[in-house]
Amino acid sequence: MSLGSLAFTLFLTVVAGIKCNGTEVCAGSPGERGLPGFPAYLDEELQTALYEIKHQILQTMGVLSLQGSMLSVGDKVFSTNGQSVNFDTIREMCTRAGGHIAAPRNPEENEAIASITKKYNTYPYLGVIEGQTPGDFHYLDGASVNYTNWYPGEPRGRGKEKCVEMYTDGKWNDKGCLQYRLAICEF
Ligand SMILES: [Ca+2]
Repeated sequence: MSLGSLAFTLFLTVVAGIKCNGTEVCAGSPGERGLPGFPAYLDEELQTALYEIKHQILQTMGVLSLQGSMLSVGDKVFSTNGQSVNFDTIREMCTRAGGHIAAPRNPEENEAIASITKKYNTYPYLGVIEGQTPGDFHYLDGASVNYTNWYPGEPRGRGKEKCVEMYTDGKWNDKGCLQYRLAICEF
């Protein structure tokens, strides 16, 4: 027995003697196993990589915002390529870019889309369409709209105007889907 382990055995004996009076079985049940941890080097590497990615994303967003190429509202980003096409084409364009046709869910998002509309002086289509029942508008995923901003008197297409365009003041109008309207996507 090495000197170290002898000392340890003695230590255990003393501790046991104090607590258990030398005769009782006094070992407690073993504790629960801890969760496996990452090796420190890996964690550090991961942290550095995350920091760099975050930094690069912020740089890119800064440049794009400065150029007016994107508008950030909450966790959404709105953007346009400046093209005017029909509803189905806008929908395809946005999907191909990894997003969706812009659908404002609150006044802040509506204002952001309206500011792009004003800047390009062109009405966009929104990601809101009319269902089977006239006047029943919903998002493209089928959910009912939880926010609207109709122009006074609209919608009055009575099922004949299935799409929704936005005026430069941010108000909505139901409209046929084959007009050429500004493509604004959300990501
Ligand atoms: Ca209308």
